[in-house]
Amino acid sequence: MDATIPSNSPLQDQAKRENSPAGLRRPIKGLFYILIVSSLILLVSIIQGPKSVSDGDADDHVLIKLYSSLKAMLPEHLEQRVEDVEVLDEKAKAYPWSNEMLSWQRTSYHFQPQKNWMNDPNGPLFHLGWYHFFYQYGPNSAVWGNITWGHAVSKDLINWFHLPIAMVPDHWFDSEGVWTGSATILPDGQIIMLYTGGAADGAQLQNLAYPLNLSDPLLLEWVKYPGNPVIVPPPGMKDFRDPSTAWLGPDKKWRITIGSLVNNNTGIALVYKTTDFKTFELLDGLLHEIPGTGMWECIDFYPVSLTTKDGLDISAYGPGVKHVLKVSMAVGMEDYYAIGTYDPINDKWTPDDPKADVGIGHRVDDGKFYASKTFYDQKKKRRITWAWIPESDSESSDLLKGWASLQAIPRTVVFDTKTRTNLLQWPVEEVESLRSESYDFGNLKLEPGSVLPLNIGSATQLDIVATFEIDNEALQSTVEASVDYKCSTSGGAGSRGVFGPFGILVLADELFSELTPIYFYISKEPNGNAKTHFCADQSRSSKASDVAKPIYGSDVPVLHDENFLMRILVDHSIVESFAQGGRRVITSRVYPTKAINREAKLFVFNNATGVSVTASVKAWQMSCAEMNPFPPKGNDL
Ligand code: DQQ
Repeated sequence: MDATIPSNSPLQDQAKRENSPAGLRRPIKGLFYILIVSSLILLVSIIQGPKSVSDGDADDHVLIKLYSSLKAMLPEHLEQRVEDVEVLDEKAKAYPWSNEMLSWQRTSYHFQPQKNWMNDPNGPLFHLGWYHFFYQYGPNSAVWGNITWGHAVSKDLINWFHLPIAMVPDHWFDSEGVWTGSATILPDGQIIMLYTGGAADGAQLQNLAYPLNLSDPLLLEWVKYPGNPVIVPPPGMKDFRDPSTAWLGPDKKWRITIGSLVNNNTGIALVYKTTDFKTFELLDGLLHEIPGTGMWECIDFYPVSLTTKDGLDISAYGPGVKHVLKVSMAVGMEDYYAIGTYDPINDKWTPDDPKADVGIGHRVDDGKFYASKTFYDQKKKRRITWAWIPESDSESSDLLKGWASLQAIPRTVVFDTKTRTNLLQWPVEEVESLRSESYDFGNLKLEPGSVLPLNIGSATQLDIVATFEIDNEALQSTVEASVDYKCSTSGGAGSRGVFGPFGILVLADELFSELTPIYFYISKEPNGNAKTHFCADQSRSSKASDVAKPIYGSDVPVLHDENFLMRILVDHSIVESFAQGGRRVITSRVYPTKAINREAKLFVFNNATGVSVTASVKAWQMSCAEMNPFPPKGNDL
């Protein structure tokens, strides 16, 4: 069998598309020397002009070829998605990374194993006082392979104990890898783990595992059901993986969904019913399908409340409940979700807005973020999502570092009762326990074209909350021509309009030789309505050429009575940016060479040409989370 390799495989094409827009251009009058020097540098970049993809040498042609062939494979409505795909040129000349630079990239409060490769989150659950986190782990190298289930436990989702590997590829039904799976907690407390096994002949098989001893709070030992596999692929189906958490239907039978691909390019969600998790019945219809979206990986299907902020357990159903379908699209490695209605009699899900269906509408995160999986936290009555954050550097750098990939800070997920069209994602409150020294910068008046340093010392581990106000009258009365603004193609933070960009510069050195702007940009629609975009511009984030430097983002609803709000978590090489309380999120991987350690600074800026902005910024230094092997020294829990 020649099933496709899961999308985390390094064998999949990744190439780099570089944007080098001019930088921030006009410092505020009277600002001190930093700003004068910076403006000189920026002037040079203006003179040089933006570098286009075709400026380069032969390698660039390879890039363009890769990109066009990927695009040619897709139907029209998905072409836009490919526009946004980050492209890393593996052939770019390797940057001479120093040990200091590489060791700086390792995070301080994001979950990662002690070394080697990690990808998808698997089977998160809460049991006897502990949060359990399993993950796709490559134990031998910083490159995907020989996939096992890593395991860690935490009391608060932030500080972790690493436990022994939970499952290894040691049976015929998973000899090529213990791939992604999900946990279901049954009403009597039993824990069911369903996962995909890669078999030696290439088949993708669904298997059952369970804890040997449910009374062990650490769930150290896992048993693979001897009758595995419990589900084999339907005839002719090659790609068939990542069983979801099970939900209970009105007929008292459990259902799971599994992603696949038919007719070459139609992504589908199959549904199976079971009562004992050992025998399963494939239903005739599909939960959902969309032609042209390619393989659906890691499907997540869960209820959200339309009325409360509480999360809902997996089988909740009834008035005031909608269902979210989340799909990880193997093409482009992007997670999409849509909100809709689930019909439990026919096991069909219909999106509220077909124009915002999965793969077309909302990304879960506009940046680097894949294979996300939620679980219901019965301790705090909330739904939490995890996600794999891959690297954006080269494989050779990963081998030098000895590790690859992070997990996003777990985020609560709720329905946005204001817009009623999207979810809100927000870092779990426990991350705030790491906040230490805080800095308040209130009422900063930013004239058009200004940059202000925020003196907080080293700016590599931060939690930042910023509010921006602009003159509403000017916004209503001024005509602007930037109707087609799009973060990824509109020139980044260096490209100025009447109403933007304005925001925060993270991981910037004093001379702005490296900087990562996180910003809002307001454009006007032909009907005069304002449209706000939330973007993260990595185009000048690093002097190294062997890292991807995309500009991410999308438009975000800003309601009539709202200011422009952002929260940013900076943790060395990861920047997670949340707009408007989590209506949009962008995760960036950033690899500066200069703006590291004490050279990494924080700034606030307004690069709009026609509007002043009033900003208030609060920033906290973040302490390191504890990530230790278990048991802790002295057994002190
Ligand atoms: N990763 C797993 C697969 C899944 C893919 C293998 C998604 O089960 O489809 O490591 O990243």
